[in-house]
Amino acid sequence: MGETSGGDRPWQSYHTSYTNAKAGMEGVDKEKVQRVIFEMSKGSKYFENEKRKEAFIKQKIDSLSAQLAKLTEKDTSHFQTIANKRILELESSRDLSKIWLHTDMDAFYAAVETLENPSLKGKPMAVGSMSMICTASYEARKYGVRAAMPGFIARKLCPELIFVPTNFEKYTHYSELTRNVFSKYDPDFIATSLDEAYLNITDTCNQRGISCEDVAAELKNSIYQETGLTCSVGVAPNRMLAKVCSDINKPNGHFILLNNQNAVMTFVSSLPIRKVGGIGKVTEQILREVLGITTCADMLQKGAFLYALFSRCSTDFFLSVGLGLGGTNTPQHRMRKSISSERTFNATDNEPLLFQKLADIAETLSNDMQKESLFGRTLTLKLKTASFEVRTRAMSLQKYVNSKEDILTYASKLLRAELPLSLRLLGLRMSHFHDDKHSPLDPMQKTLTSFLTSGDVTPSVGQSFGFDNCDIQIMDSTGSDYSVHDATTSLTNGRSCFPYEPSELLTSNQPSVSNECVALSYENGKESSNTECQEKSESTVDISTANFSDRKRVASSIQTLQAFWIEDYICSACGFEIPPSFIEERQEHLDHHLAEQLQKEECRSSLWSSPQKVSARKKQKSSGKQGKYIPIDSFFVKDNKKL
Ligand code: DCP
Ligand code: MG
Repeated sequence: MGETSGGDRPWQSYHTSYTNAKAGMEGVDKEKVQRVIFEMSKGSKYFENEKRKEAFIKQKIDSLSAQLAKLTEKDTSHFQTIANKRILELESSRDLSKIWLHTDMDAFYAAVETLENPSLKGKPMAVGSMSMICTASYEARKYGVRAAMPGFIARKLCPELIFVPTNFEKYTHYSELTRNVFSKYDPDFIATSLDEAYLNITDTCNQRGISCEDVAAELKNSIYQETGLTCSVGVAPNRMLAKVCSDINKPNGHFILLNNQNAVMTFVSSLPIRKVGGIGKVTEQILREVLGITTCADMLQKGAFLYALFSRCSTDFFLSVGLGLGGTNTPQHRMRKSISSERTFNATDNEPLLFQKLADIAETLSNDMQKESLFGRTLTLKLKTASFEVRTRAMSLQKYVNSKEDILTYASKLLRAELPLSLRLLGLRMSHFHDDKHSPLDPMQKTLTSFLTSGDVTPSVGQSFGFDNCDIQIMDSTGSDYSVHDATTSLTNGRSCFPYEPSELLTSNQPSVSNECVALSYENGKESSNTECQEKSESTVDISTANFSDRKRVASSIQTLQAFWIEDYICSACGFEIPPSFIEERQEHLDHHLAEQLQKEECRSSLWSSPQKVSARKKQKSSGKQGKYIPIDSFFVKDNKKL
């Protein structure tokens, strides 16, 4: 490809998203992998498309280089002044008061499959299909097999590779077990995917008088005890660095970055920019080829040129990377609409045990509500059956409550109506809060003041029966990531604008690193600022309405599935390319998207979004009651019969 495409080893410059190294691929014969991928795709439309992409990036690099060459000394000194001032401002915003921990499960889907089928242990295996691999075991990674690689190429790299189909219910189940552990260390933890989360462990360290290293070791151990799976952990003063750290000693390792400016600056001084969430392959290539930037420290040295060539928001981001800054505050919820608690456990139909678990959950929920002085009037029970079917049942109460006794009384009625049943998860959510401190907790009781001022007795909208809409709004960032158009760089004020890592976008607390910056859109979704984020099709949560204090927060995308083949070979949903002759692979690929879509809906419903959003699959699987709330009257009729 590129300049060397006509040489002896044309594959050497053939880079695709699946030639990028992931953890466990350190010793891989990269040239062999590139050659196999090159040979298997040579001559295809995919290959031609890669060439067009490469040409576009080259054009971009040439144009930026030309802009750079035109800079006068005066221009450079002007931009240097701006950069110096901004570096000082950003430095003064440095917050070293927090300890953040990032945890990432090791080869997550593959590890779950191996746990459930120990005969896979020690063998090269991949989860996915011949058209697409979701992840690969560390044994398979030694051959260059990795996530996002087509299975037929992986098989060529590793002929003995075992394929296991995806089973998202299983991954969600194990993910929930890990979250039970996370909530013990940070009740407001931020989950960014099924296998990753950020925890602010500052309070845990202070209150228990233990070091962050102890917390990391304890958390890793608890996760192993609860799930039988290993994870890797990074600890640092902010989330951006914590995520970089968790990747350093993968698998089953940890890395602690000390909480002081010196340690951070030393750490980032040699950190390759590609390791930072928000900097993808193309960004890396452009910065390297135009400005010779390879490490985070280079960002600071080239600050003037960055300001000259890129938008202010992009340059702010680059400079904050150079300083090792990242999000430190837990985003505060606004207008909380619900509060919930849930437990995952080994499937059981033992009713006394189930009611005991329900009592524990009611107690946790009550404590959480009392901490925030919340009183609620809509109670939802969530159940997951032994066969992973998820059901929700809800009732509106006659008064606002927050005591354990009240919650348990109503929750027990809801649960009793469902039994006998074998369950693996129970959860309770309270919503429809009493938001007017001056109105009575019993909505039937009209205050004299309200009577005198309004003169009517109709309940206000906020007091009506029923359900709140989805507690979070999910912003689809994948639309831009997965652009199938020719590679484009969004321009802001005539300068290139680089994207932020979605998770940092939603959490960044840097003064001017705002989220107004438009994400880059590269061809076919093969490029993004953060390959990992993009590959997992994650989106960000819209902070304006997000309820971050819910125990479960998953960034998942809303992407309507309407996959078809553009130009007869490009998948419209992800930009992945499979030639028409691969009929089965193409079918599998579309099936993969369908499964992914259903899983995302499941994730969203696990956020306890509105009942209308129950996935099509769940509707099919469910009983007649699934997806519907029992009207309050019929509930009591039914319940009375059972009592
Ligand atoms: N995943 C996916 N498609 C991708 C990348 C990941 O479906 N392109 C899924 C499968 C992974 C899970 O997300 O198991 C977590 O992704 P990670 O990037 O954390 O990868 P792993 O956990 O598999 O491996 P590790 O974290 O050890 O590198
Ligand atoms: Mg992982």
